[in-house]
Amino acid sequence: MLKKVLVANRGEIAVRIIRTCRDMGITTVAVYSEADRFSMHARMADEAYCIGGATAQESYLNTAAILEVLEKSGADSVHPGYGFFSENTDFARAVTGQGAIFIGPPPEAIETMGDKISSRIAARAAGVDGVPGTVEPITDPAQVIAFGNSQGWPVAIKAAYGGGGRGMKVVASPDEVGEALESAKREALAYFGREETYMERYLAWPRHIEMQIIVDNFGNAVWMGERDCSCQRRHQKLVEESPAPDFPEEIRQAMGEAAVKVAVACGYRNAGTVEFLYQDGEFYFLEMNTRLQVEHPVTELVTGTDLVALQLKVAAGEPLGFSQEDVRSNGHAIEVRINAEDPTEGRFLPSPGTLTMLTPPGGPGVRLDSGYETGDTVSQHYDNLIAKLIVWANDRETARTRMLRALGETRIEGVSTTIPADILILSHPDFAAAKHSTRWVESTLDLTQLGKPLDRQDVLDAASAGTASASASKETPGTPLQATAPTAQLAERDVTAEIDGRRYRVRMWVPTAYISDTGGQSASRAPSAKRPSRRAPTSSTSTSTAGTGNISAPMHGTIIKVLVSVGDVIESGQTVCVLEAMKMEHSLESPRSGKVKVVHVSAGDYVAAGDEIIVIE
Ligand code: MV4
Repeated sequence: MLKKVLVANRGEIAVRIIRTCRDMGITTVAVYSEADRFSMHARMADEAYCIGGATAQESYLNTAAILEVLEKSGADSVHPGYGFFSENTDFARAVTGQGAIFIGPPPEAIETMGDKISSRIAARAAGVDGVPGTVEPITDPAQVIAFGNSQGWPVAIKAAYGGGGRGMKVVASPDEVGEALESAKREALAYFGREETYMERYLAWPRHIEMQIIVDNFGNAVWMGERDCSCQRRHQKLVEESPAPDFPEEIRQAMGEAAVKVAVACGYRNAGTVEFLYQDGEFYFLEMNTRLQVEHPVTELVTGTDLVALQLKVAAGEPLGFSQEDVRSNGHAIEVRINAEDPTEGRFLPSPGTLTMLTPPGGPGVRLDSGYETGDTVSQHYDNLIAKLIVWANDRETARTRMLRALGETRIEGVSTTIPADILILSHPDFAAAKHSTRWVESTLDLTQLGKPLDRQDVLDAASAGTASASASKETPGTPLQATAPTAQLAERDVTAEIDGRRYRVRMWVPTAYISDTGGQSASRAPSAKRPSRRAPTSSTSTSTAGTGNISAPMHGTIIKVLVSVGDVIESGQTVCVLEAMKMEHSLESPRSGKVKVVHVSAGDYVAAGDEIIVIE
């Protein structure tokens, strides 16, 4: 077995890996940036070494510094976690070149699955089909039109060397093809440096279902059940669960076998995930993730395994110790991500800061994988995932209500969190009925209501049901969920209420923030003057100064791409540049059509909130 593992990551996943190592009696070595000197993962590990400045480039992506720690510490292996170096073959090869074990797949498998074309070809060679379409680059709009006319509309045009949904254009009819193809190529070039595109039949309401696999060095490859990750917003997963609801057993079997075939065909070892789109009883290969995934705990809870322990075992050259027939799924698990983001009005703006309080939930079937404790700081330099909350119960509905209970117990103060959005999703009838798909969050769910003042009945309900204490806002008096937290100022009021035509005198305790200055007995809407000042009411992707048409930065961050130049004629809604803030990318869209007059920024520039970026004539 491995004796000493270097964990080349930070936050919750580093803590997660350290915990399993400790369970197994393996010594751990943490690496940390200057910003993470006092962080939880550095505190928890047996040894910890500083690897450089605050930015990821200077620290967690600093190969030389990490390899030096590998040497200095005498660790025999490296776990990359997810993100950072987890799918970087240069790093993996450097680790093995130094005589240590890279806890992950062979670099050749990472390379095969690294782009859409080669992974689609590899999957097809293994007998597993993607969505019907092509793999050859599109050279003429007529090819798309011919494909749409024979296979049906809409057609999805995708970046051949892309991923994560970028550069995908959906065309509903032949007359949209020319423009969409040009725009897809432009985006593909800007994002991925290659403009090749290919096409697929567009699935209108698919679910994202992924299969966990693990392979040892003795030819034992097993699938460990699926995860339904259909709840996503702008390709960021919000909620994941296993088993996938309303998913027939024979399809599960077929998908599991397909995932194993893909893994075996590319010479895979260790843990991996094969992603599929599922619609109308059919599933299609999408891509393979050659790393441990954020949402792996839901699989652990239903299969009763520790996937990190299995990763360490396989990496050490030991057999898995079980085969396909031994894998059982029991009950239902759901995970939600708790990010330091302010979801008010659906904007999800980064909210770094110090956690003045983090009180975890507890009780039966509840697991919190956190990278932070009270007093720790969520830095603007990294991914803003604070913690993952995972619950288990015998059945989906019990797990769902248990998740709402656990979210209600979770108290995080000092930063805003996505907990109100998580509650909105988990309590929605469509989610309860498992009617959601990959488009549900963005097309059906109304996230814009988040953080708005409640009406009187809502305050009453929240106060009596006690469901709204999962407060998460910096803006203490502004959000209703915060308002009923135990720390809020409450005032006693007698009101008259009519329920089903019957009149009641009700005594209620109302957050003072919702009481008007006149002190009347009504819990009126919060006067706008009492609400904290906010940034201009723009969405996180589209920002403009009405009338002028100029585009300014909605938050501070770094410009990573500029997609337009002076003189370009652009349309309303067209993406003009991409801003990165706290490891999240935000596409800034033009508020109107016009001609680009001035471009103030280029890739690499730092911008402050409100800085003018582009002027449109
Ligand atoms: C699709 C699709 C519908 N039809 N392909 C987006 C991410 C990228 N990896 C694949 N994506 C999609 N491809 C066809 N032919 C719908 C999506 C999609 C999606 C997929 C998985 C999870 C969330 C999604 C959200 C929007 C669109």
